[in-house]
Amino acid sequence: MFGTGKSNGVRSVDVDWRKLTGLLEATDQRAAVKQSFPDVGQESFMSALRRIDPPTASEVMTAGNAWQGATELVSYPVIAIAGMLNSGKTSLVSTFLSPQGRTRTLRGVGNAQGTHRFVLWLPQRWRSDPSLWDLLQERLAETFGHAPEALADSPEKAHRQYSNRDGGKDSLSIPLVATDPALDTAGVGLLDCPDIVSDEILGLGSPGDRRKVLGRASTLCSAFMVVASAEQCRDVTLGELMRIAGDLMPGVPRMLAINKVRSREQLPHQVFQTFQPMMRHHQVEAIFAAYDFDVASNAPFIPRGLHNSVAPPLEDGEDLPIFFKLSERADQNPPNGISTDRLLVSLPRKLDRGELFERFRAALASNVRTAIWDKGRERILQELSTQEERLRNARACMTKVGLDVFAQRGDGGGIERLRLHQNQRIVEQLTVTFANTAPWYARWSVGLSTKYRRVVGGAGDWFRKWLPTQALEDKAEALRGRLRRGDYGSLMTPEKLQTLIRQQAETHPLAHWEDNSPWSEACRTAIHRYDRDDFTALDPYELEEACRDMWSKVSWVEKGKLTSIPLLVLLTAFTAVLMLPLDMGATVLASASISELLAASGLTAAASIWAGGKTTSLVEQQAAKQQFVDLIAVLCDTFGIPRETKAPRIRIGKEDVKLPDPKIALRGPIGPTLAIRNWSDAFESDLRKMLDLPSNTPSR
Ligand SMILES: Nc1nc2c(ncn2[C@@H]2O[C@H](COP(=O)(O)OP(=O)(O)O)[C@@H](O)[C@H]2O)c(=O)[nH]1
Ligand SMILES: [Mg+2]
Repeated sequence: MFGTGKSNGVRSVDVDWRKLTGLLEATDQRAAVKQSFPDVGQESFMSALRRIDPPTASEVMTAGNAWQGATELVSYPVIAIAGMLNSGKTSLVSTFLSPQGRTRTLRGVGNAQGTHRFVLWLPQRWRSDPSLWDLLQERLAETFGHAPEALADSPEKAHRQYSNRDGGKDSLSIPLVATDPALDTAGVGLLDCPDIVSDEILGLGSPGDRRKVLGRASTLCSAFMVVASAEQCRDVTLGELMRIAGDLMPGVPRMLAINKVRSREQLPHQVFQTFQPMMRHHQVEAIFAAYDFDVASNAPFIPRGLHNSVAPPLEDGEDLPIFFKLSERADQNPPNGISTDRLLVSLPRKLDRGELFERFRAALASNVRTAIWDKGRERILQELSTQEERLRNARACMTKVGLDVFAQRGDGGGIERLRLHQNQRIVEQLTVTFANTAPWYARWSVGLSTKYRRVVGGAGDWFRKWLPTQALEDKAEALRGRLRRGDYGSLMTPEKLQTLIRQQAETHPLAHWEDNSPWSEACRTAIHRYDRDDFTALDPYELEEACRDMWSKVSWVEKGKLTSIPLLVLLTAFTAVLMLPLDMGATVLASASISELLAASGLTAAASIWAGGKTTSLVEQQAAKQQFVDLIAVLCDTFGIPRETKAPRIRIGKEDVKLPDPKIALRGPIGPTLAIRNWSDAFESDLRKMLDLPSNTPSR
């Protein structure tokens, strides 16, 4: 509705809403959001917004449709009349109506509980054009979310509708519509808004709800008038209503009507002075006043005869407030004579339709921009950055868990070295290489020659066959005991993994996993996958060198006696690790540094030599770093977190170490996933162009 459709003179930057919705709904290359995980794809602006914030999504659509609709209803302005209970809104509307129409309004009496309906009074003429009438009904239904209801012709029924005696809370959003021939001359519609009450005692929707509906209704109106009785002038609601009007329909004319003024208390120019600050603050264009008709001494201030000459005359005994435009100057107000064009009832004829429409259209266009750019886009960007934050946290959580497993920490808590996952391949390598490089005197107890190769693939068998003494068997048992207790290295079972993840998630939340997500299954799967897919091996040449180095030092340290570490004891240490899953009857990841293994077997001298050597730590750390990033990768895969794209760095000892890229096979998630979505810059610049936003509008 509203404003005249002067095709010339009106800036023709009208947005093509259909084209704009095309962009907002685009799911192709032009889409607003690009997803790269778990699948590659696009999401449109609107579907992202509907997912994230449905109310804002519908606000965008409503604003767009209102804008589009406005261009079709340009010649049909409506003025919103809002204010508090008993301020005289309905009385004000009535001054425009025919005597018959006045009887259908509900004023004061019987109205003690306030009006909870929007009542739209339209010129009778508008109804005679069926296509216009349909358009109006459509637009009303869209604005309020409900089809309008006709106001009954019979005063009694109409009053019941006004006071909502038969309806519930929802009737707030079912507008009543009536037409009146007297409005044909005015050529405007008047929207009598529900009373703004300052509490919820009526049980008919919270004040917040009312304001929301009022906001929606205001998008129908090309001017906004706030009515207040003189004694309500200090009420904060007044300013708030002005603010709502300004926020919701920026640029649309706002006016103030002060009712029930008493001449003994305030003369017209004093009323003007009282409201002048508010007028400036809220860019109120005009202040009207009406003196209390029940007070005899007010008579000189009520331009009654004047009113009857331009508006439907008041019948005898019928009293309605008669509003006139206040002047700043005392001598230009009643009791001095004023002209009819100062009367509020003359306002519609004086409104500049072209300007009214342009401001109305601009307000609606600005609502569209605000809804799309400031609200919708902001919400999506906010969501995307929350998502990014979640991703950072989830990855950090898994990295910390990886460290819990792999980091061997010093007394100060710093990471001294990374442990090795003692996979079968590594245990085999260690066994073979230590045996191959062992000096003759270390082999005395073992007839191993070539048979040690059978170790691999059958740790249990091997032990049964090759542990020749009870003493060694006890040693192996003791070692396994220490590993199981966690005195050395780390043993990871599904249960322990779950505990670790949950612990780390306290500081780095795994937001996409809920309590009822498949935790146990995922933890079991992660351990199983890692155990199966980790094929990391030690560098064979460097390992051999490291082993030789160690043997020579062990022998050197103990050379006085020439009794060195028996090879068998050493091999016991390595192979005991492989038996752990058998012991524990579960999938378990054993990780321990080589020196931890040696120490756990009681080979302290060997342990410290290994730990202190440069070659030894080099060969070990190379494999350990790979295993560490691979474990994080498996945890990420399993918990639906996209793997890190650039290798992280960690501090080991005094060095800042760059980690390698994971090599372990990529596998699917067990349970919820965390998507990677990004805002499209191309979309942003398309949108900016379509909304006709200057290029210096703040972007992300
Ligand atoms: N005494 C007096 N009462 C008025 C005047 N204007 C309106 N009223 C009364 O104030 C009451 C509330 O008016 P109404 O138009 O229903 O206010 P609304 O609640 O804002 O719609 C009614 O009883 C009116 O008759 C006035 O100028 N003087
Ligand atoms: Mg009322």
